[in-house]
Amino acid sequence: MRPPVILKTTSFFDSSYSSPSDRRLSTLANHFVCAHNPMASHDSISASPTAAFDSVFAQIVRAPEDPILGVTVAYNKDPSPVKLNLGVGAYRTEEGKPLVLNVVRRVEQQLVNDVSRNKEYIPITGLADFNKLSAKLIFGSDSPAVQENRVTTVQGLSGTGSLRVGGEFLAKHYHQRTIYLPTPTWGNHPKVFTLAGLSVKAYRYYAPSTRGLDFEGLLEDLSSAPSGSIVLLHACAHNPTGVDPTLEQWEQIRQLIRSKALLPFFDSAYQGFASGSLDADAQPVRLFVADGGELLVAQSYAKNMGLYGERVGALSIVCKSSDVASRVESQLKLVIRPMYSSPPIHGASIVAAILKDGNLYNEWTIELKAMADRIISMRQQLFDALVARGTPGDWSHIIRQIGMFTFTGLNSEQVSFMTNEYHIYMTSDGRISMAGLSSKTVPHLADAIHAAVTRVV
Ligand code: PLA
Repeated sequence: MRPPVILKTTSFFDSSYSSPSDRRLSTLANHFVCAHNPMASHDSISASPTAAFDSVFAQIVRAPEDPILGVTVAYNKDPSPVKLNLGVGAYRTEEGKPLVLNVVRRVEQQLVNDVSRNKEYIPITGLADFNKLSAKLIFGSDSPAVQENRVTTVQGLSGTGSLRVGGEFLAKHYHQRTIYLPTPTWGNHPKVFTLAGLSVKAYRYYAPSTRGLDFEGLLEDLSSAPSGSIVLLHACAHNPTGVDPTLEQWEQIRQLIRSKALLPFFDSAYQGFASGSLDADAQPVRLFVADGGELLVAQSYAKNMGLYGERVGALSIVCKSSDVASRVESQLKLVIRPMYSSPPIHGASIVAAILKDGNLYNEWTIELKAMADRIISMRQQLFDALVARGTPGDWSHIIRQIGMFTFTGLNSEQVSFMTNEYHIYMTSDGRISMAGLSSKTVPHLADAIHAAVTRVV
């Protein structure tokens, strides 16, 4: 027989999370338990752990699935053999399989075989080699800011964790607590920065009418942002729109940001994935570093090294002097230590080994370019397939947009239709991950888009 559990039926979750009807249910449950248990009082009673409303968490309201990762949850439940997951931005091969880069497999093998390696805690700020090499990757190997030790880099839990640490550091130590995000932006940005303690505002970015950049709107909104405000910029391959400013436009954005003393915070989740070149994709960031001003960058190795689940990333803060940079780093440690103490060793060791060896680095760039090229070829194939079907509308944005995603312009009803009728899974804003597509699945997607735009208005 299982021992009885002691529980309190008035949960502290009552007041903050439950609706009045939930609370009525709780009171009813309490009466029910008490009526059937002569030993029970209204405050402390014993009961079987099996009844659902016996739980101290009984009042908790079910949260909705994540708008991006929840798409994979729904996809996994679908038994259809033709189902296609174009929700999360995760690279797939032509065979529709996840890809571990050859260079990553080889380095991992070397790490496993090296018996001199151990599993000790690494420093709060992560692996020193990894940090130095990550800074060089984004700022350039000859970056004066790196050479002058004006950059502090800490290892982070992929892009998300690096954004979060940067956000909390700013909320604690920077004089302006408002961060401006582009509309639209990656759905997790507002949550990450709000929970970090910043207040989130929006600037115009995307023009649905042209399916391109709303450059005038962007300049207007940043011009009227209070001096000192933080501005989140997607370094390349803007998610979800696939629309990036040209280098000339970046230069204008830079001048405006510097003239208003705004603080740029770059999110670099796709370096190398947009153009296939690590250096070309880092140009916007390097433009800002070259003027000697300060900025933050969060880097992710999820996409460009295929290390999604290893959670490898970095946060760099470029400062005006090495003295400031070292004081900034001392405070970053105080943000990290109570959050997760220190970062994991494995993924960062893989990245450091690849970045420090010329041959491995070259091998990586070749594999990275192959991934970027396959995505670019999927854009052309999808565009051609829609043109061949005579699908109504202008689909040239599919080949104009860049990076992992196409922002199709399909509305949420059309997306639901494609999921229900064609088992194609994507986010409700009409974003599709081009990296999840293959030559074999393009016709199925094109059929679905054609049916959606002709049958669902
Ligand atoms: N920043 C942007 C702009 C992103 O698109 C993503 C991932 C991240 C940061 C975080 O990535 P990381 O923490 O894994 O390094 N966006 C994905 C996945 C690919 C996701 O939503 O978590 C997406 O499908 O949008």
